[in-house]
Amino acid sequence: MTPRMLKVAAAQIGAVNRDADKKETVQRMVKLLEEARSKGVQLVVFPETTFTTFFPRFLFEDPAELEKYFEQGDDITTNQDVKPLFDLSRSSKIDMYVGYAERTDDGRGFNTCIYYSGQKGRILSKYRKIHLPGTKEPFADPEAINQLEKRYFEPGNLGFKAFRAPDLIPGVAKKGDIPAEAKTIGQGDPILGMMICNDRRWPEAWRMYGLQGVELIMVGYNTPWNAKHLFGFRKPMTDEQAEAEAYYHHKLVMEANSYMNACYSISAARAGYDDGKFDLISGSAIVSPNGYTIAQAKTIEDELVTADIGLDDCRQGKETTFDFDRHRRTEAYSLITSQTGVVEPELLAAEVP
Ligand code: CDT
Repeated sequence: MTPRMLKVAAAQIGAVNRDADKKETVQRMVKLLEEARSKGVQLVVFPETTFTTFFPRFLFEDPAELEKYFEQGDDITTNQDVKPLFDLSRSSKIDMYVGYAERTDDGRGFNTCIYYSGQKGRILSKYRKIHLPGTKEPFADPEAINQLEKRYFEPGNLGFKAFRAPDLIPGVAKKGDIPAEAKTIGQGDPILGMMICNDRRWPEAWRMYGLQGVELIMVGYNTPWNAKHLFGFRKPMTDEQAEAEAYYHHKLVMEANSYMNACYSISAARAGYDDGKFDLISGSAIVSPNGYTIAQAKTIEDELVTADIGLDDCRQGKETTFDFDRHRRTEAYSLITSQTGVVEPELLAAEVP
């Protein structure tokens, strides 16, 4: 059997200011894609809303100003400003995950990412962010960092749909090569899944992909570290502690969920200080199915983080500890889909017999 090896990369993008020229930002992405090509990378993951600053931190009163941050249309790959990226992906035959703010043909707003197959020269899959964090209305405190995703986007309506990426690995099994009744774990074209930023903190999202045999999850993100209104105030923290905690939680969820679903993950940050002051963690990383970070960004700037991964390494977990077929107990999990918020047990009486 062909060993299912891939060279992959997270393409971290540093600061992008509010008034940045989209064409220049796309040129930074092109430069990283060229570096990926020179290193023989087959799949590159770019961050969430990569083409612009992370605009949901601002309240826009003027719809025309807001619209500058959205890509127009259901298929953005021929939009003038961003086309050079897709052209290079196609000519280099490098596949890409790219996040952007989507304004659909019928005027709806989503926080979206696409998987563009450089091999096939077209969009293979689209995902729209399901777990939108933050608020609809800005915080009363004028000093607060807002995250108005619930104002600008609808929750994603495409579900968590895993897909196979054709031609990324030559020589793998295809339909008909294996008897229909045989188990195909660890064979065929790679099984991929996409999430966006806050989704990575939700085990339900990972398990939805885990149940489709996912081998590699891709996540782009914009994570502020000094955003006390968003993360809460219960424990007083220094700036250094707040920053360390944001990095810790990012690494924790990427490693734990990769392990619990026996899959690789690639996370790509929009990092640095937008407009010289709005902080975003870096920490772009590639994590193994055993939950180890095997490559990690060293800067808060534009940076390509690469690793060689063997998808067959997913089999160990999928066939043992996390063999869902043998070990999951769905009869005990009904609350997960029947209830949204927390319902606590009643308070105890003063004297418990
Ligand atoms: N972009 C995005 O989803 N950011 C959020 C910030 C935290 S909101 C509490 C994240 O999960 O990283």
